[in-house]
Amino acid sequence: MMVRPVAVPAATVLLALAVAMVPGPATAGAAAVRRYHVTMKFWKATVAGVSTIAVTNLPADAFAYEGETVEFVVRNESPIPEGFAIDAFGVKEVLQPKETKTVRIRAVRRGAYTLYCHLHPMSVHYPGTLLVAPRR
Ligand SMILES: [Cu+2]
Repeated sequence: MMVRPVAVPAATVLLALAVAMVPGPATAGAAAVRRYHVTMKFWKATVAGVSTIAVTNLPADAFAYEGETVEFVVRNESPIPEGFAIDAFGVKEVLQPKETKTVRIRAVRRGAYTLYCHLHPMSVHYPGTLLVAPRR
């Protein structure tokens, strides 16, 4: 089989270059956005002798530099409603099973903040940490 060179319009090449040059979430800068795709995963567990489910957000933790915008795209794969809360930033969302919500926090302040489910005990829905570091 012969392979023939394919003529690609210049506009297509320029578009591809432009897309490649868009800064990713790891790019530093005052206006940078860090996006985390978080899935709430569950499994069967026994807590204090009681059969239940345990839930973990994957990834559980997140990182940003102060001043950045952090965006969590959270999907609930648990069979029951789950919560996504960060007290310091006034976040308190409830997600129904199979629901996805986007939580955006602009200009995060330095510190360590607990990401947790406000509907269930931390012994069955494990918390994580949003760590916001100073720039220098
Ligand atoms: Cu929960």
